[in-house]
This record gives sequence, structure tokens and C-alpha cells, in this order.
Amino acid sequence: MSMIHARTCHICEANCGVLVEVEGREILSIKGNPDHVLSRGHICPKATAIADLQDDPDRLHKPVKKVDGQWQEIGWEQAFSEIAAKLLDLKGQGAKPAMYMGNPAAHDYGISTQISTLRRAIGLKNIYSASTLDQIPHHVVQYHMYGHVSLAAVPDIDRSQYLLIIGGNPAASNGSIWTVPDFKKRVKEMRARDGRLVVVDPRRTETAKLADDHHFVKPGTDTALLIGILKSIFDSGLADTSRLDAILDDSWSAIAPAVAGFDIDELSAHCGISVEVIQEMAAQLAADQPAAIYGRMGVSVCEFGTLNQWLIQIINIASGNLDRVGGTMVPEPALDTINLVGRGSVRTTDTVRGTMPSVMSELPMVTFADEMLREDDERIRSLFVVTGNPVLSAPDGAKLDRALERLDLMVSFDMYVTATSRHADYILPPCGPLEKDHYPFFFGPLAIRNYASYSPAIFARQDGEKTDWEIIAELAREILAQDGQDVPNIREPRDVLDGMLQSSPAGLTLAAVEAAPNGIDLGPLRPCMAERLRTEDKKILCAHPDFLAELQRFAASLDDEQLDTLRLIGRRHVRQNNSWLHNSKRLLKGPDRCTLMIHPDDARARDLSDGGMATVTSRVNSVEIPVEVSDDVMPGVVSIPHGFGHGRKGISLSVAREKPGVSINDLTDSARFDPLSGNAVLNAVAVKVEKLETLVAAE
Ligand SMILES: Nc1nc2c(c(=O)[nH]1)N[C@H]1C(S)=C(S)[C@@H](COP(=O)(O)OP(=O)(O)OC[C@H]3O[C@@H](n4cnc5c(=O)[nH]c(N)nc54)[C@H](O)[C@@H]3O)O[C@H]1N2
Ligand SMILES: Nc1nc2c(c(=O)[nH]1)N[C@H]1C(S)=C(S)[C@@H](COP(=O)(O)OP(=O)(O)OC[C@H]3O[C@@H](n4cnc5c(=O)[nH]c(N)nc54)[C@H](O)[C@@H]3O)O[C@H]1N2
Ligand code: SF4
Ligand SMILES: [Mo]
Repeated sequence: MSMIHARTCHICEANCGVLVEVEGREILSIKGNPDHVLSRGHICPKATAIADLQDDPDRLHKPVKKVDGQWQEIGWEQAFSEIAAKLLDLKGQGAKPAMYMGNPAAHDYGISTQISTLRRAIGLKNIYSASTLDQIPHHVVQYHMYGHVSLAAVPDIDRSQYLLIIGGNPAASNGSIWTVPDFKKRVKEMRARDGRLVVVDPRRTETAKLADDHHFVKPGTDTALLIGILKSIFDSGLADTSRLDAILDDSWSAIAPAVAGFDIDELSAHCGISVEVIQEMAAQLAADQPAAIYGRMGVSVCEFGTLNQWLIQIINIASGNLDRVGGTMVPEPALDTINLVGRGSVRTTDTVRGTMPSVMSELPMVTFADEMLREDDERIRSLFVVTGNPVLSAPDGAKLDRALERLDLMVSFDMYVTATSRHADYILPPCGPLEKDHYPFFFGPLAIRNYASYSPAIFARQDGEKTDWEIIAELAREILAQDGQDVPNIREPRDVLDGMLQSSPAGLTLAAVEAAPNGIDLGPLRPCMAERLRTEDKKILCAHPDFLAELQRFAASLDDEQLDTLRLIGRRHVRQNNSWLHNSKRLLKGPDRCTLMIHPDDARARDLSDGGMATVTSRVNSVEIPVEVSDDVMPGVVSIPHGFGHGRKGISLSVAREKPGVSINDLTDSARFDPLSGNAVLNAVAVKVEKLETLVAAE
């Protein structure tokens, strides 16, 4: 007899409610849950692929060890004991260990409850993670302005009348640092109440196609647009901070003078958006209506990423939209991480490249490969990769490929042999996705409504399989034991979760949340910034000196000569998730998605045709890739999706291998970063594109 289990999908930040119908261990269907309090029935194609992940024949079920270049299955005890012994031996020789944590770790609350013990056991003060490829600028801004790295204000889309999205594509990504399932329908609802969506993006994206207006912007130049909007708000006397005056610190008065000297025509010429459009955006944001500006990857992973995210907050303040119904507000989730974890940190640290920012004890990924390639005693010699694939996700992946080969010990926590884990000495695979429970630990605090939703495991684990958190906890214990240190008891994630829920203001218990399979709705967001601020004086620190200085650096860069080369940007597709889920047949079907998108004028100038091949060359490398001619990208811009490159030797993803694609990160450059956050620059990469003459086989 079949059974239907309500659950939330753990793949992306939207955390949609799904209904999984099973018979025994067979998955009959995965559908949207119409009664889920947040997602209202919405799902995307990736949810159904959870079944492919669960049943994937390529998925590892036991630890494997590389012996003479071949993978051998071994038992857990042997794996833990050998890894611990090797690590301690290396540490005894003074060899430096490191850890990289990838994106899926953020979607597994169990990992969050155990990872600090493993870090302590290994002896790590700092780690690397996907955050410095993604979102560290947001954390720097939130830390300085609001006093906590995680205090994020999200657009209240359900009550907004004007939404300006810059460098985000939620119609494909389903939202980021903004848990907004069912985005497309919410846009339709907004437009039905005469609200407007405006998108700024170098590509006419899926989100742009839903919008009332879309404006192309030259990659990497949004700072000019943002300054232009802010300046227009001030110059036209539209700034209204009356609702926020009690919580703005004195430095607010420094903002208008800091942008006064910019010339609007020069800003417009720099970003390619007309003065009229910039002024109209300012007028709409500051009009007598709830409105918001939101920016994501396109304005975060660039040279002025932190400055951009600061300007976005400042525009929301100046236009009277921060902490406003229908503007942006800080959620008050059932599990309130703001109250439960410290405010984080923004420091500097010594790296192979000199002093760099270190945010939340994270080291910048742009230095990762070089830290393995350096020749002194500080060289990283052992590495733990937890749910990550940096060879495909970090800049200059080919260099990282070489660097990983130098390690004396590498352990991957992954269920596949990937571009990264193929370099490992040991791979420790977790159980299937439906064999673990799920709570959106990091995403409740970013959601458009306050809510709680817990998903128990659907299937029992198969013999000898472990969850990621068990693997992490048990390895940590083994290292501590072999090292003669105290071995702490394991605190089960469920107990930690229960404790955190109970000590949050909503005061829920895990039992209560578990008893509500469609989630518990705690209502819409409300203006509460005054209560949420974690700065010492309980005011928003408006003009941190670093941000003002960065404005000056940007002003100086306006005089730099603009390079006349094509600019490469990335893209995401709704049927893919970063570098994984490429092994699902149902997601991979359809035309090849790893193409170089290029505008017809640029294609013509290079004699490129749709379906032909091109060579794309950046400062660091070159790739060969099929061409897709499309006026969806603006002239002067080319786009390649990230996450491909599964043709590398030794990868065991048999489905992904059918359409391996090339990695955009073989072109991105680890020399470039945002100096205020250390975040990588993954867009606006200068590239040369040439026709690749392919030999046609004679008949
Ligand atoms: N050029 C360019 N590069 C980018 C981006 C871009 O837009 N452009 N985006 C960046 C962003 S935003 C991110 S977040 C990073 C992502 O960077 P990473 O997190 O390094 O890469 P992923 O592709 O998400 O790889 C996740 C790995 O974890 C494994 N995995 C999946 N689920 C689980 C699990 O439950 N347990 C375990 N143990 N393993 C699991 C998968 O098999 C895969 O190997 O990429 C970044 N790189
Ligand atoms: N389907 C799917 N969903 C995902 C993921 C996935 O891989 N696939 N990954 C998840 C992860 S880890 C994350 S972090 C989020 C990311 O979520 P988003 O940020 O919404 O996703 P992106 O597609 O990276 O959107 C960035 C947009 O910026 C544009 N862009 C590039 N350069 C510039 C620029 O210089 N200026 C401006 N204005 N725009 C620019 C790109 O064309 C792109 O449309 O998505 C998450 N959801
Ligand atoms: S949008 Fe994200 S959370 Fe929702 S079904 Fe798709 S992958 Fe899962
Ligand atoms: Mo991400």
C-alpha cells in the first residue's frame, strides 16, 4: 500500500513543501504540497529529481579509499581510524590542515550541529567555504550596519508595489538570501494589484521576461547605477527617513555628501543605463508606495560587491522602504539564529597573498589553491572537503585541480566521485536524501513569512549507512580519541533543534512543529528592526568608514580606461543546481545547456554560428564550447552556466558524462576579488572569443 509523506525539499533556499508518495522503498511520485504554508503547492523540476538522487546507481554507499589509483570499499571503522591516524601523523610533522564546506552543508542542519567538533578535532581556527564564492559581501554589510552577520532584510514581495531586482534571477534560482518559493505566482499577484517588477541584468533572464521592464547593464558596473539612484533620491528631495530616524545613527548625514560629487551623466555612461531610467527608478522607489530594491549574485560576486550591497541597503533606507510593510523587513523566524548565535566577525588574516578579509572566520577561496601550492611551512597539506566541489565552483578550477594533487591527505564527504572528490584519498558518502530529516535552519531567517517546517526521514537507512552528521561526529570522536583528548558525547541534531526552537521567541517545540506536516505559519513579516538590531548603540551604523572609502575607490576607478573586450557572466538553469544534480536523466534531458550565449552582432563579427564551436580565452585559461546565438544577452556580453565540466578524468557520474560541458571556472580568475569581503569575482570576466574550426568527418 502506498503512503504519502509531506516534506520540504532540501535542494535550494526556497524549501518548498513536497508530497512524496512511496510504496515500500519505491518512490511513486514527488508533487508540490498545496497546503504548505510557504510554498502553496509550488515546486520546480529539481524536486522530482530527489528520486533520482535517492536511487542513483552511481551513488556511493560505503566509504572508499584510493589504493594505487583504484577505489576500494572499506568499512567505516577502518576509514575513521586511518584518516585520524594520517591526520595526526601529518600534524605531528607540522603539516597544516584545512577544510572547505560547500553549499549543500547549508541545507543540512545536522551538519551545522556537529561541524564545530570536527573543526576543533582537526585543529582548525578558520575554514574555507562556498560563502566566499557567493555571499560574503552581504555578511560584511549586515555585520557593520545591523550588528549581526545574519541579520538580513528581505523584500516583502506579497505586499510590495514596486520591486527592482538587480543581478538576481529568482525565476530560475528560486531566490537567494530571500526564501521566496512560488516566486513567479507572487510576481503575477503583485502585477495584478498594479505593482511593478523591474529587472536589471546583462541577460534577458527568466525573471526579466516576467517583468514590466528589463534594462541591460554592462557587467560589473552596477555600482554606478546604484549611486545614480541614490543621488537622484537625494537630489530630487525624495529622501524620507522619518520612520527610521530613531534608529539611524549620526553617520546618516554623511551619505548625501558622499554621493553628491558624482556626475549622473558619467554614472549613466559607465553602466549603460540612461539618466531618465535611473531617475525613474529613484522616483518609483521613493514614491508613496511600498517598494524595495534587491540585488544578488550579479552584484555580489564582483569587484565592488560589498559596496553594492551597502548601497542597496542605503537606497532602501533613503527611500523609506527599509523595515516597512511591502518594503524590506527582517524576519522573526521560529528558530531565531540571531538570538542564538553570536554576531559573527569581520577581521583580516594573513594569507599567501598578504592580508585579506576574513569574515565569520572564513578564508577567501581566491587564495585556496595558492595556499596548497605555496612552498613554505604554511602550505596546506591535508584537506577535508565537506559537501563541496570547488574544482568546478571556485575560480581557476584547473589550478585547483593541480593544487589538490599535492596534498598528503584529502578526505571528501560526498556521495559521488566528482571533479573534486576524485583527488581524495578517502570519500565518505552519506545516506540518501530521503533517509535524513530536514529543517531549514538558515532559511527561516530569510523567508518572506515567519514559519517553521520540519521533515522527518521517510526511509530507514540501509545497512551500515550514515547521515553526514553522524560521519562528521564519529570522525571527530576518533581523531580526539587517538589524540588523547576528551571525547564529548554526541548531542543529536534533533535535540539541538528542539532546544533552539524552545529558546526562540516563538517558543515552539520540535514535537509541535513535527505534528504540523504542512508547516506552522507564524504570520507575515512586521517592522521590527529596532528590536532586532545587534549594534552596541541599537542604531543602524549607516556610513561605516570602509564603505565611504570604497565609494572613493569606485570614483577613482571611473577614470580607468574601459577594456574593449567581451565580458563573461554566468547563468543558472531551473533544471540544475550548481555542479550536482547533473546525474539525473530527467533533469539533463533536452538541448545541451552548457553553451556560450552570445549576441548576434558579436557572433557575426567573429563568424560564429548557432551550434558551431568557439574557443573562449581569459587571462588564465581557455575552453572550447558550442555557441548559442541569442539576443537575450546584451552586445559585448557572453554567458556560460557554471557547474559543468564533468568530462574530467576519473569522474564517476555516468549520466552527467553524457553532456559533460566545460567549466566556466576554468576561465574565472582567482587573482580578482572584492577587497572589502575577499569574495571571488565570478562575473564580468574579460574574455576573447574566436571561432573554432572543427573538422567534419568525410563520409
Ligand atoms: N562561475 C561561477 N561559479 C560559481 C557560481 C556562479 O554563479 N558562477 N556560484 C557559486 C555559488 S553561489 C555556490 S553556492 C558555489 C557552490 O559550490 P560548491 O558547494 O563547492 O559546489 P556544489 O556544486 O554545490 O557541490 C556540492 C557537492 O556536494 C555533494 N553533495 C550534494 N548533496 C550532498 C549531501 O547531502 N551530502 C554530501 N556529503 N554531499 C552532498 C555533491 O555531490 C557535490 O559534489 O558555486 C559557486 N561557483
Ligand atoms: N536552478 C538553480 N537554482 C539555484 C542554484 C542553481 O544552481 N540552479 N543555485 C543556488 C545558489 S547556491 C544560489 S547562491 C542562488 C543564486 O541566486 P541568484 O543570484 O538569483 O541566481 P543567478 O542566476 O546567479 O543570478 C545572478 C544574475 O545576475 C546576472 N548578472 C551577472 N553579472 C551581472 C552584473 O554585473 N550586473 C547585474 N546587474 N547582473 C549580473 C546574471 O545574468 C544572473 O541573471 O541560486 C540558488 N538556486
Ligand atoms: S524551488 Fe528549490 S526547494 Fe523548491 S522544489 Fe525546486 S529545488 Fe526544491
Ligand atoms: Mo550559492
